[in-house]
Amino acid sequence: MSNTPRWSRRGLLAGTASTIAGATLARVAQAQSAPAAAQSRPLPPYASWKEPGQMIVHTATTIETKRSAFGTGIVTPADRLYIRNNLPAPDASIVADPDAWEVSVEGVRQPRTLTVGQLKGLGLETVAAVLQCSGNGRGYFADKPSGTKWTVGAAGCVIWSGVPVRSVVAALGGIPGDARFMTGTGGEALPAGVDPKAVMVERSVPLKAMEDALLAWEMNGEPVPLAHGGPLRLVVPGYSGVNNIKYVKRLAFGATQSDAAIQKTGYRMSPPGTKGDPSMQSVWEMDVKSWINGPSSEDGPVKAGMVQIHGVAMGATRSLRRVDVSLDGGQTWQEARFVGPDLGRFAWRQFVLPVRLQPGQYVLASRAQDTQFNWQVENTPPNGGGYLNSGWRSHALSITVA
Ligand SMILES: Nc1nc2c(c(=O)[nH]1)N[C@H]1C(S)=C(S)[C@@H](COP(=O)(O)O)O[C@H]1N2
Ligand SMILES: [Mo]
Repeated sequence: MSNTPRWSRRGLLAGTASTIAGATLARVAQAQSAPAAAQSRPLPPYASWKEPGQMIVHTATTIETKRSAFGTGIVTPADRLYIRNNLPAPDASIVADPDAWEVSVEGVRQPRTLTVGQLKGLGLETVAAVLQCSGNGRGYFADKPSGTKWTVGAAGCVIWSGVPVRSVVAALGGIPGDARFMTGTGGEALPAGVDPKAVMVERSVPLKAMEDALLAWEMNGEPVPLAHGGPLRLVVPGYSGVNNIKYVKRLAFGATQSDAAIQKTGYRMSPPGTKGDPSMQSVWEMDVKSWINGPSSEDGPVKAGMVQIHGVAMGATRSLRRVDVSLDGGQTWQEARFVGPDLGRFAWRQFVLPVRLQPGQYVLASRAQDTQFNWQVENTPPNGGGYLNSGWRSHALSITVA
């Protein structure tokens, strides 16, 4: 199995370099650079501030972080964080006066509309949390489910600041009755002429998720950028990307889940090749997962000698206990060391294993274990939407050492 990303021009070239002579090589390089260049689209205007060299632009609404761009710090810089929009991003005018943005809170004893300015008076909390698209890793499913072929880069570790949802609920008299779900609605303008329920971004999560949820106006110490849901975002730590509603305009508590398509049939764990329906598990909590980010031989072989094999590991909703690293595709394992501070159970941790490598081929794999002794799975069974892939085997990184 090859882990060379499709968009890697040098990866393509490396495979052929040893078999052809220098003169031919130049022509091959030229021929091969054309499709590779086509893969690398320009950043769309609303995301033009991202670092172009660190991103893979699949489309204007699906932009992935390169595997080599996570670095070894913990927090993913905003200008390298992935983007996934189900609808076109709203107009930038909505972030011109962030404090004026309004969210209506329903299903509480005193329902009302609050501005971000007012929310700022109700409470303050900061949480480090992994934001990961439900489809991250979809590109590694062997049955090739449709959808963006994300590899590892539809994820990041982000620091959010805002008001705890439970503080807002308390300020509005609490939740009466038998609410079981918390529903967030995105503030996008919906395209005309289509059933709003078919396109709106509205997700429900179990009420217990409220305990850790924030209405966030700050990301990594700055106002949440439009591309990431500013002026106000619902952050549900431990839950996959889609449940973290951007430009949230409504937060409702009730006995039933949203009847929007994205909740009813979308993001369900359906059998391979089929669509979801409400009887199937909704894509909510993420799983324990890890992957190796370096060293990579994408830009040429890794130099033989001492190397620091590093990557990221997440417990999703639980803290991590350990991470093991394999150099031989999972035949043998060694325990890695966590690097840097623990930013809490929703954050990811960087890990490292120092090793001396002789020239050759290596398949670098990692597997994490949470404090409940749950190991990251070897293979995630395929599902219709290609969701929640956390299998360590398919996430392995092949490298050449010379
Ligand atoms: N309002 C709104 N919220 C949204 C989305 C969207 O299209 N609209 N996309 C969801 C999905 S599928 C993901 S993976 C994350 C992506 O967050 P990011 O673009 O900040 O990385 O936002 C989620 N929240
Ligand atoms: Mo997503």
